[in-house]
Amino acid sequence: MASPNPVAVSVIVPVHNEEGACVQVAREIVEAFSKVYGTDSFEVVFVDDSSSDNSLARLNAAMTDMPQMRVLHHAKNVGKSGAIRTGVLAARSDIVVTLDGDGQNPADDAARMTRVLSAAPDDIGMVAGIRRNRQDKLSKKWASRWANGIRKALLNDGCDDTGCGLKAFRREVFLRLPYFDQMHRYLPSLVAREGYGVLSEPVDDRLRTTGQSKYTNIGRLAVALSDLPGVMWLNSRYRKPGKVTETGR
Ligand SMILES: Nc1nc2c(ncn2[C@@H]2O[C@H](COP(=O)(O)OP(=O)(O)O)[C@@H](O)[C@H]2O)c(=O)[nH]1
Ligand SMILES: [Mg+2]
Repeated sequence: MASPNPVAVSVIVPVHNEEGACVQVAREIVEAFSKVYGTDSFEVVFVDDSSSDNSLARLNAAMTDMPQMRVLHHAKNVGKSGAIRTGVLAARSDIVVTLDGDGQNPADDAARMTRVLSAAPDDIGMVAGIRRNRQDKLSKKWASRWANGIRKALLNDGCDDTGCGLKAFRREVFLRLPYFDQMHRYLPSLVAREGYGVLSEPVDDRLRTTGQSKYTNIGRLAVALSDLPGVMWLNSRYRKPGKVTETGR
């Protein structure tokens, strides 16, 4: 799927039933990244995860006036992590940033995070967005605070908000990580497991103005916590070879 033409950055947007928001999200990304990189140095890869609404048709139509757009489509719904992985596999840049397709993440924040990552040393694998003004209902904020607190205490991943859709990372680092459904909540820990550093970047959060959240508080908490022992096991099974050197001829 990936073509060899280089771009400075690949923006990846997982979409599931976001017909009301996804085209506006595309326009905002194109505007924000054009300001930073110029109009033809980035790509925006939408991954429609088998939406049952008109998201795919709207994205396809929007490609006409946004040449930076690419639209991938899953024949079956596999969830947000699988959609992100499809986008990363197809990405043409080593600098990749994700944001949600519902309009809650500002594209300017995504562009800034890619600059932070590009300027960081090679051993920084990821920049995690931390929402500073969450617009969610109190019950969701509480559920999220609990889940983040438990995860952070048990994994010691130093991240206060793994649920934020804004994440910038090196493609090569992401592709080393073990893939499993819902892995997007564990990216800081999985990146650290590979020996890479993770930076945090404060970002804004906006209200969802169209469509519906795909998760319930209980469902999100249950999945997040049931995966936790698995991630702890993965971390306990990692053996680091230290610096790898090759003998010269
Ligand atoms: N590809 C894909 N994306 C999903 C799925 N569920 C949620 N998303 C996307 O993930 C992002 C965040 O989901 P959302 O429902 O807004 O979660 P919330 O902001 O935590 O309530 C949005 O862009 C969704 O379209 C899914 O099953 N597949
Ligand atoms: Mg959302």
